[in-house]
Amino acid sequence: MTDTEQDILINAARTSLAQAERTAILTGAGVSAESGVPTFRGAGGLWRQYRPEDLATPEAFARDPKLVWEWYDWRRQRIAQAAPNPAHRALAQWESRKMGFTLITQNVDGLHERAGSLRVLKLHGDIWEVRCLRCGTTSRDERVPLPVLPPHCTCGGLLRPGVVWFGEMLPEDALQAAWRAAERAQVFLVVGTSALVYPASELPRVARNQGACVIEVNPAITALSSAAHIRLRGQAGALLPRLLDFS
Ligand code: BV8
Ligand code: ZN
Repeated sequence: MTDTEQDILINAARTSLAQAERTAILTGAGVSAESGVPTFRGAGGLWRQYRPEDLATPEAFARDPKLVWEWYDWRRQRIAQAAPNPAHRALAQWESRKMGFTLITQNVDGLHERAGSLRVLKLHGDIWEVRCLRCGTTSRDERVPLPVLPPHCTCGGLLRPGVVWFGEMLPEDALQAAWRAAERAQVFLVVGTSALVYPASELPRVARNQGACVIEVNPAITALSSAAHIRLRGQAGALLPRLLDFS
């Protein structure tokens, strides 16, 4: 695609976003890539040396909580060294200036909140939260590295990361709010996701089926690309400030 063609698409996307009264945005690991947080499935991705079944499941945790916690503690350290990038900041500005905007994320890194986003629907939980398997208490623990792996609760119970693993239900309230936003959106912007993980991957299709304009921002082709009306091939940190600017 030539620059001119891409510029035409960017202008079309900007106009749709600016004119829409209800917009929804779904982000994935790609929106944090330029902050230095590895994605899951891309080159150098987190799953490279591991397989999801080995780590991001309740069975894996029951089998080897220390191994799973070593992976999460390593990710927490990487995320703690990361800073929000222009994509996160553009979304935080968009929220503060645009009514009818819903930000939905699959990410657990908290970078949207650190960029200033106030309302973030977190579908897969939060890597900075821990939950006790014995007493059920959920708390925030931002220590990096954690002093002892696996960590334990004051009640003596084993703590798990406050994230959603494969085979687990998503937080009901966040998923319902995200689904409602997809059903009402006039524009649905999908940024930095391979669109492979269900049910998050259904949201752009729900929006498209009710007539929303679906815009994808991703340097690569994804499972969603064929269903997107506007495909912007590029990095989120470069494209989002152009898409969402108010000048
Ligand atoms: C559930 C844990 C229901 C948290 C994660 C068979 C078919 C279909 C579905 C299933 C199936 N078998 C099982 C399922 C369901 C399963 C699923 O979808 N499996 C997939 C793999 C097939 N889903 C579930 O289990 C979900 N629960 O369905 O429960 C249920 C019903 C009854 C009873 C019980 C349960 C739970 C899903 C949550 C799983 N947890 N992680 C953590 O550790 O982080 S998923 C994991 O993948 C991450 O959370 C991540 O958010 C998610 C999605 O990945 P992406 O964000 O898309 O990242 P990825 O690396 O893949 O892609 C990055 C993209 O960015 C790339 O496209 C790249 O090109 C792009 N990019 C790179 N750089 C940039 C960029 N883009 C822009 N700018 C850049 N600079
Ligand atoms: Zn406890």
